[in-house]
Amino acid sequence: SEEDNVVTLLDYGAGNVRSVRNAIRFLGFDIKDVQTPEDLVNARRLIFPGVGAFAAAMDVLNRKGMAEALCYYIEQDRPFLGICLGLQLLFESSEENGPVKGLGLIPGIVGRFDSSRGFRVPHIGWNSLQITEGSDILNDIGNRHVYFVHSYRAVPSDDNKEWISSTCNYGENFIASVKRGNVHAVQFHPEKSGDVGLSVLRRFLYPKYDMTKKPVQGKASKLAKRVIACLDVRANDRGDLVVTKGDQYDVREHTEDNEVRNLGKPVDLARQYYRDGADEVSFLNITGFRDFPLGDLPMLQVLRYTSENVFVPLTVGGGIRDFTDGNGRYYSSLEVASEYFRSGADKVSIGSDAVYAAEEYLKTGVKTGKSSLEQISRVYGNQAVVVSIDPRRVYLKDPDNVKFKTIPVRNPGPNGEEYAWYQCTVNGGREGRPIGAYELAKAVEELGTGEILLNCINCDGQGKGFDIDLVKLISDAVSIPVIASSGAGAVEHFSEVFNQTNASAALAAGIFHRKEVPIQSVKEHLSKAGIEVRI
Ligand code: 1PR
Repeated sequence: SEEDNVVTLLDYGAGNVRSVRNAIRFLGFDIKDVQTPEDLVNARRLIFPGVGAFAAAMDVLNRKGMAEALCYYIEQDRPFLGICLGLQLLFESSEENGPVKGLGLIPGIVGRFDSSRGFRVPHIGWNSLQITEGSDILNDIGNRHVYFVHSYRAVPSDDNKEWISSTCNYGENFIASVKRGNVHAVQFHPEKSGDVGLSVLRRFLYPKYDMTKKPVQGKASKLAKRVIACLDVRANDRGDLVVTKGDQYDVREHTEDNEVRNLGKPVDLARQYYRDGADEVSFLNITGFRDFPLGDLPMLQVLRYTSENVFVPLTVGGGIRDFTDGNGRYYSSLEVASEYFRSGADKVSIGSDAVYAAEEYLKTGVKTGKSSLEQISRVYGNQAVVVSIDPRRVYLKDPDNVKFKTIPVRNPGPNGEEYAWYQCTVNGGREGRPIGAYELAKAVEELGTGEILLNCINCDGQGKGFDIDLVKLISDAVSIPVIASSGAGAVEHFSEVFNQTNASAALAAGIFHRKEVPIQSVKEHLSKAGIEVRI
């Protein structure tokens, strides 16, 4: 019947549910949105992608009468798949801004990961599962990695053990999935876990899919180091949106016409990198600081198209800040970010505005709650907010000469200087600010940032390797994940940065665009070097 191909989706309008929708459509299903509790009770199969904060989600469910309908639906053992917060809400309560009462279907309390154990929180990235019981929807996973992004988790206990179908290890064992009859929920994001994730959704949607296949027992591993492909995007002089690439942030060809270097089309390249095994794709709208991004609809369109068939996390940056347009209409940074999330971004990356926010915070010592970092992380969670740092090395003879954190450098400066500090810049490196990368990183962590994208203007486009001194400095200074960026020129640079620093991910642009080093070779090299990666 017509209903055979319909998935009912419970979306209460917080965050990026576009990817789940895209994945469901990609697998050949239509979507019916829950409007009333009756829609929910009458669903044939229900997917509940929880996004945002626990309390906000419970609040909406209670207010709309959905909580009761959801419990009824699940108690009837009807086909259900909860994702991320959609798993956590099934438990009794959560400590997230709480305690806050949950649906109470599964015994246990959802608590925060303990970062004092030396594990970075949020838990962001690809991890493998210990599959404890043949859960049919996990049949294709085996030892392959799936994508997690969360700060809270439920842990196994005697009371909930009959629910658990897999666990994952991140400093401790936590519940990665639950199953009872037709009811499933997963802490990871199948819609962001590439082919493996799509197979989880496929097995939920088509319960009789390839019954001959025997489940492979997964085993726990370490969080994989991520390899990220970055696309610097801007309009060229003809007005076309192109992927460009700078040389120490200079993106113009040194020819008579001085054109913006053009390395391809954003949507096509993103798709290519997804197929090649990129663990994430980042888009940086590098002229966003001067063009208002909501006026820049092509960028939103790029995200929408990309998310139709790229099933790994997408980050977008450039121009995220409060803004008043030519007609005097005011947009908060939160509105700007919301538009990006709605268009398919999982994280937003903030550059210039984060520098101003950190300067202000360090000056006053007061968290106003009004900075873009605070506003966006409050609504979408810390994991959705990345700060992009664009520092430039400043060499020093005497480390006590500046009030910023200085470090001894492995390669002395042009006049034999043995020390340096890293000066933050705004507006695409055009303006240096009175704050160091170290001070910025610590301040933005306090303001709610979930991850740092650490560039280095000196190394950008040089292909001589990451700035190990800088990456080490920053990744040791904060307890959120740090993405090393700028300078990758060979596969060895990736193992170097992972062996010598605490970076969680490494990002590259030029070598992928110029097809000098395929992503797959980077992964193979890392794997041979004994570094955990998603293959
Ligand atoms: O300040 O919030 O509007 O954000 C602007 C964003 O645009 C920032 O994230 C900033 O890093 C980026 N950006 C601005 N100007 C440039 C430029 O190149 N002229 N791109 C720029 C920064 C750096 C990396 C690059 C790596 C790896 N690009 O993204 O991809 O350095 O390159 P490589 O592997 O080729 O060495 P706001």
